Amino acid sequence: MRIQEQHLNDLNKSELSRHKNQYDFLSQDLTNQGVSVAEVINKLSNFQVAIPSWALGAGGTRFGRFSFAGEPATLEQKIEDVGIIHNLTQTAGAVSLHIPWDVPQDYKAVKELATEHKIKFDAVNSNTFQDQKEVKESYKYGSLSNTNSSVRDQAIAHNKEVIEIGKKLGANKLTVWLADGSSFPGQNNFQTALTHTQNSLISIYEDMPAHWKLFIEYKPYEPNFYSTVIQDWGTSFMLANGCGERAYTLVDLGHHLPNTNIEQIVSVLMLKGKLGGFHFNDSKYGDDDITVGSIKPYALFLIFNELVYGMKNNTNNPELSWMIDASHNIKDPLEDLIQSLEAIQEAYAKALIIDQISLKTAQDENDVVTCQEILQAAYRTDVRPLIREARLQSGGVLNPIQAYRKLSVRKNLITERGMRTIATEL
Ligand code: PSV
Ligand code: MN
Repeated sequence: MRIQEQHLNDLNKSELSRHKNQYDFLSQDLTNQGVSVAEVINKLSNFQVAIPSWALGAGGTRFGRFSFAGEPATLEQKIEDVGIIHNLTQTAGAVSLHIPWDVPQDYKAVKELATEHKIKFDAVNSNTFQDQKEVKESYKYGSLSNTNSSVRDQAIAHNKEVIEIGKKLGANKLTVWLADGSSFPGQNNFQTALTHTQNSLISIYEDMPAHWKLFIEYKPYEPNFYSTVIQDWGTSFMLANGCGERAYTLVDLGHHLPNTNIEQIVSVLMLKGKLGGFHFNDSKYGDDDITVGSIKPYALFLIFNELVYGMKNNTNNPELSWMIDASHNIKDPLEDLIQSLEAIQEAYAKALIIDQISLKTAQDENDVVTCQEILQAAYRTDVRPLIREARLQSGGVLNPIQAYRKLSVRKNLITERGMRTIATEL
């Protein structure tokens, strides 16, 4: 389905005067407080988040999966879906592909389609957590950490193949998430598993073109429930350092034990120049992979506070790769992704209007009350008019969810693709 520019303009027309009133009021207020509204709008417009190719269909749990009608069945259709989200929000200008689920049949055609939708190829993701058809070795007992060198070699070769595919698409990052670990005490020798993992990652790293980056995810548990080889940010950081300059830690918000202070992790990694990428989602209990900002919006804001600080002050940290990594079990995946994008933009905008100078003074004077007042003043500001204005200036719609519904996008996708298509997912 292609959304016509005229449709977007028509939708905006009916909302425009209300938006203008709200925007003028907020922008005047922020200007009086010394905020450069134009700069904030500019930063919001430039902020692009990659959509994971595995999140465009219905997700599932180990108990079941309830398909969503009109799901994209091919890579081309996935790119079209990202195109729809990007068209409406102007915030989703990239897609993150998972191999072997998304191997292009015709590279030229896929690249052309992505360009048509103004979509770039962000990090490519390898998959050594499932056994693919016709492979010799099984990942049942791990991949890059496996005790058996043939299994490790196969997993390394797969990652190298993913790099080759990424190269052909113009991507320049590889994300590795391992399911490796152990289910029972005594099953693994921790030191052997970590050493194998480091050596395997070095072999992959050395195969990357000179301008590529390697992102290493960590996760404390699942699918292994006793230990995971890359359990936390410290382990990922250590492995990244062991690989070299262009290897970085990737923070996935859901990959922490309850109540972990994620903003502090973000801050330390940026100080060391080793934060490479980000997977946004939200959770109540574990790696719940639900809509960004749906459970802990204040924590997300505090994380963005550190990101904004780091992007300004830690010039040794490279430009970050922003991605969503969520699963949509009951909501329309495209609507869910739009909600996530809005929550990300909102947290970013709120962090951008924090009075950093007064905060620094209050911190230096140990004025704890003022520190909290400053953070919460920004958090309590309704910044949505800024986000709408950024979208409007970039050619998007003022209200993407409403537009999605008014344009009957899902109905159109069902007509085009049918009720029973199934997308690859996690
Ligand atoms: C599994 O936990 C996971 O959600 C990781 O976060 C990866 O990034 C993603 O799957 C894709 O492999
Ligand atoms: Mn992830």
